[in-house]
Amino acid sequence: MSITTYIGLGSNLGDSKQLLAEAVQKLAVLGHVKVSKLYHSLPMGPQDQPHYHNAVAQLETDLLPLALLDELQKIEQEAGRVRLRHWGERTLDLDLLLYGQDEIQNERLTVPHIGILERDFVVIPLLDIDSDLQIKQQRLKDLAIVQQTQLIVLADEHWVNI
Ligand code: PH2
Ligand code: MG
Ligand code: MG
Repeated sequence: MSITTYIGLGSNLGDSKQLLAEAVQKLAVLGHVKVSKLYHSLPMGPQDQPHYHNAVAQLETDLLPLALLDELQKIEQEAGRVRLRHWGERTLDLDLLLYGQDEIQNERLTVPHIGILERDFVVIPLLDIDSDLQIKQQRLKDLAIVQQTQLIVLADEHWVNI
């Protein structure tokens, strides 16, 4: 039985659009994928770093959470993942945001992802894919950050060939 999972994608080093598109194509090997629009977002954390490209992918997969995390980390490494500092610049970041309705807490993984409801670069792309999505009984479309967002749409849902 496959589970509906959501993965946050971010990059602010290298050819970010290309890196994110390749990551989505690799996710598509793991199961059926739907992707959000592609966004330009202001950095959260240190301000002396480049702007980000962000998107979210929905993945229907049979993989268990830690097996999926292994795959995500492999894709990050294949993209030549560089991470210079906490909340700082990186070539490719893949975050497991949601794994069905599960709540997961262990040394490697916290799901739903920490801060998911506070980050417009996560919430807005999630709503592209499922406009009725709820997390812990909170309807995402009712969140104040949905109105206040400073995200810029760089491309519609067709920015990657899958
Ligand atoms: N990721 C971070 C830190 N700051 N800012 C934006 N706009 N987008 C991100 O994906 C992001 C960030 C660490 O993962
Ligand atoms: Mg992240
Ligand atoms: Mg991460």
